[in-house]
Amino acid sequence: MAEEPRSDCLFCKIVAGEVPAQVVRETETTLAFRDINPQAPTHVLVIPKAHHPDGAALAAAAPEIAADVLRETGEVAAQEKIAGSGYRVVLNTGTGAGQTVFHAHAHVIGGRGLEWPPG
Ligand code: DGP
Repeated sequence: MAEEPRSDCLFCKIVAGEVPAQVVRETETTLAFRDINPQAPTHVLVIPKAHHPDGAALAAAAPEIAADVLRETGEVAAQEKIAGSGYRVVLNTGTGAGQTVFHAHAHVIGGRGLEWPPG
């Protein structure tokens, strides 16, 4: 079940317009905006507007919105013209994996060569 917006959640504040962000796409259920600390020429975050702590929790509680987020990563890649050259979609899950904001978000990263495995 979707949780209520959290007053202590940075991305809930971006959804509410209380914290500014460079929005590149918006749908009824999702928001896509540029990462404040880009790791590549294109680095966009796609989030559900509703608060869920991470991607797995989102998929379990609201699979249709998880699908919206995933679909939007592709739309962002097309809009940013990185779909042809290849791009990466990342869901850091848990502090050990580098998750720092506990509102589900998919990183869309591209515009340069990407190594595998990631660091
Ligand atoms: P993660 O480490 O996977 O939880 O990713 C969180 C990302 O959020 C990180 O790449 C930096 C980004 N970020 C943190 N604060 C802000 C902010 O205030 N605005 C924007 N646009 N991005 C932010």
